[in-house]
This record gives sequence, structure tokens and C-alpha cells, in this order.
Amino acid sequence: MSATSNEFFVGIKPIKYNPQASVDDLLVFKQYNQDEIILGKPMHEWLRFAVCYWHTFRGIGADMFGASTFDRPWDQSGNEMLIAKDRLRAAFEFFTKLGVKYFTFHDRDIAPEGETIEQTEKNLDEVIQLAKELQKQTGIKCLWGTANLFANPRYMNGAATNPDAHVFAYAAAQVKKAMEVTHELGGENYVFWGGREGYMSLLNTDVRKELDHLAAFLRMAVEHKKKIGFKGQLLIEPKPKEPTKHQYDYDAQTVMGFLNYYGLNKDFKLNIEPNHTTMAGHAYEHDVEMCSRYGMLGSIDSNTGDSSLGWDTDQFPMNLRDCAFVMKTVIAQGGLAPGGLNFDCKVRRESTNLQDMFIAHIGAMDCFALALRKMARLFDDKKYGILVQQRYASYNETDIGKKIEAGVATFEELHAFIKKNGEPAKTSGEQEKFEVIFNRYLD
Ligand code: XUL
Ligand code: CO
Repeated sequence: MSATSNEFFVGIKPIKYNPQASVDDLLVFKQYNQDEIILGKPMHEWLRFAVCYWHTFRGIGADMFGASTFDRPWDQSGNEMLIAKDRLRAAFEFFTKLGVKYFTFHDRDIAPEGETIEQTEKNLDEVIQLAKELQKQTGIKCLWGTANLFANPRYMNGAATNPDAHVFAYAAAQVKKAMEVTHELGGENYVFWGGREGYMSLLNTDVRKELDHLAAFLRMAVEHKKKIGFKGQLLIEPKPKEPTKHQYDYDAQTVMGFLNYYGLNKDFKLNIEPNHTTMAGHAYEHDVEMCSRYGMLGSIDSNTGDSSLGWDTDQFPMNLRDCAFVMKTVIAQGGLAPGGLNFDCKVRRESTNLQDMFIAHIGAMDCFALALRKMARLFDDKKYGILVQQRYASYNETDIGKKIEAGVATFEELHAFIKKNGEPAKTSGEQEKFEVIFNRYLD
């Protein structure tokens, strides 16, 4: 904070759209023009950007091998609660200057944990009151809240999948409160990320029991949601590993299978983080597309990894091709609301300037905005969509195809069909043609 004002980001003015800005004019959007109408909706509605509290306001630039490199002006005063409040004021200044409309948080990001559950909840309530005031002053909304069920040592063997029912109960008590405060802030979603819901060794683990417990936990969350009148969407965020060796919510299809098996598929959607998708061995866009096609894509933690590192590096998405793939799916499903594009990203440990926080977000927002413009063209001229449809034309145009799709064909009938019609004609998959066409839309 400067000596003369309550400003934390001194000298940084609200970020404006200026398509003419020069390449080194970095505190400006060249692509993101929030009210510009694209395919019938303003850009901000397509993109619904959110800043995450944990990386951006709790990140200290430490890694497994080294201490903090960041020196943040809100992390200065001695008392934990005063710091928490200063940090919240700094965060709202940042959201406002950046021009995002949403933020996301864990319970433990915004208020310190106390000695007892009563103290912890008191701390949380006090900070939430300030957050509500700041929301009122600025119009910034909460995209989602979540509970941190992985940092405290009590959760070292899992939270809802812990072999000890006492720990399960603690996690339930924590999520109960986290859902309530998310509701109080007008949160539009609530996220479950099970970082420690998995195993380190199968030798000491009853996986079936743990998954049954996880389902029981999520059922209680659905009940509590109804009880408190929370209308937000519940979301599960898949990740294959880290910190556990194997996380039960491995990827989108695993989570959808789990939800279907336990009868929870009407109550949950997915929050996909592409850096988790690539850790599961899939292409960047795989999980986004997989769950979208089943109507299960609720929100996106828009970040990226680094293929030469392989762990969850949580980098800002700056690659047009990746963002374009995501926007292609988002446009196809008509948008993400009530979900959004949450920047679950951290500036690099070496990016120590306060300005880097702005530059990183602006760069990623511009990248998505450009991707939206490019993919809007792809949808507008319909050629690409028609080419994909044409590959499946036999299911609409031939009797046998129509019967298969309607679920009325039998093996006997198809056997007779082959005896009569013989070998199918060879049809090219034309992958390179599709790649070239996609690249042309990125021109
Ligand atoms: C961890 C991760 C989390 C969740 C929220 O990899 O992505 O930050 O998004 O708990
Ligand atoms: Co995430």
C-alpha cells in the first residue's frame, strides 16, 4: 500500500481495450472488448473470466526447492486477520482494475484457520462480511467457492475417503460451512476438487469402501445445498494424481462414470482444468470436449501445463491453438454460464513484479478473446461443421444407419445386410484436411 492512499497497485489504471496499442504496451487489451457482440452475445458473457484467490493472492513464489520470491504489499502487517482483510482489499482492487467480473476462492485462502472449529468459522464470517461489502461496492461476483480439504495434516490420508470416520466428519463440517459462505457471497457454483481423495498404495487401501464413502459425502452435499436454498451448480474437478499417486476423479470420463454409478449425475457437472487433462495423458482439449458432449461441462479452470515438465505447473494459457479448441466446444454448447473461465494459474516464481500479475491475466484474457473471435468465424460460415457431419451421413441417409441410431437394428439383420452388400467402400478420414482447415480459421 502506498503511504498516501489505500491503493495497493499504485500507478496501475483500469485496463482498457485498445486494438491499436503497440506490442510493448502491455497494460491494455488488444482483443478483449467486453461489450462487443460476438455470435449474439457480449464477449464477457462468452468468457466469464474469474481470478482465483489461492494462486494470485496466496501464492508466495515458493517451490519444493526454494523459499518465497514474492514481496506483496498486502502481506506486510503482523496480525493474521488484518493481513487477510488487507489482502481482500488488494484483491478487489485487482479484480476491478483488471475488469474481470468474478473471483473464486477456497475457505482457507481468504481467512486463517483457528485452533478450534468455532474460531475458524468466526474468522471466516468476519472476512466474508468484508467480502460482501467489497462485492457491493464493486459489483464483483463469486463464480465459485470450495473447501481446502488437502492442506491441513488431518487430511493426509484423504478427506471424504479417509479410513477414519472422524476425519470424514471433519471434512463434512468444513464443507457445510464452505457451502454456506459461498451461498452468502452469491456464488454461482460450488467446486469439489479431491486432491487427497485417492491412494498412495493399494496395499493399505480398500478402494471400493473409499469410493462408496465419497459418494455418501457428495449426497450429503446435495442435501445440504437444498436445505440452505443454494441454487448454484455443484461441480467436480477431475485430476489424475498429485498430491496422491492416484486420484479417484481421474479424468472426465471416470468422473462421469462415477456420478452415473452412484446416481449423482443430475446433481453435478464438471469443472475441467486442462493442465489436469494433459497429466491424465490426454490432449489439452480432450476432457472439455468429452464432458461437453454429454451436457456435463459446467466450468473451466483455464490454465496450461508445460509438456517438458509434466506436473501441474498451472501456467497462464497463452497458446491460441489450445484456447481456440476450448472456445470451439464452449460455443458449440452455447456458453458456460453459470460456469466460467477461471484462471487457476500462477505467475512464475521468477515473475516477481506486481505488474506481472496484470500482464499474465491480460495476456490470457486476450488469448481467449482472440480464440473466441476466430472460432466465431468457424461457426459463422458453417463449412467446418458440415464437413464433420458429412462423415456420419450414412446414419441419416441409409435405412441401416437410421435403424442403428434408433436402436432397432439387430445383429442378424446387420449380418444379412453384409451378406447382401459386401465390403464397405474405403473412406478417407482426411485428418490433414481438417487440420489445415482449422489452421485457416486461426489465420
Ligand atoms: C489443484 C486445483 C485446485 C482446485 C480447487 O490442482 O486445481 O486449485 O481448482 O481446489
Ligand atoms: Co483447478
